[in-house]
Amino acid sequence: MNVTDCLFCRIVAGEIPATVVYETDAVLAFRDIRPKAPVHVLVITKQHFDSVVDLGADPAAASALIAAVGEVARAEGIVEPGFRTIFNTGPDSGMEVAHVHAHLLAGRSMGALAG
Ligand code: DGP
Repeated sequence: MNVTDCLFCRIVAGEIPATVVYETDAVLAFRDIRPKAPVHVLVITKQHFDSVVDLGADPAAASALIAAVGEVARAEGIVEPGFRTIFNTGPDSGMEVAHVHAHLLAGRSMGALAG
């Protein structure tokens, strides 16, 4: 993908506004525009990766993203009673924006994924 066409790259560049809750040199976290839970934050790498599959090839970026998930969870006060983290990949997942992002969902009971 041409990153200039990428919505989340445009948020990183400041071309599209977002409610930023956490930022480092490597990552950005902002509130989802269509929240599916009382707390719904997206954590992205500033560098463009199409998905978590591609992110895995860059351990430093992957580590920065996971560290940011923890920092955002602490800052949002959702470590207890808990939160759900989702990485969508590809059309079957419903992925809408092909720039790696972790969804953090909290503030209501999510229920079990399976079982
Ligand atoms: P996914 O389906 O995993 O690709 O999730 C993409 C999420 O991005 C979806 O929950 C809605 C959110 N989203 C889409 N456009 C915008 C936007 O312009 N700003 C913000 N903050 N979130 C957006």
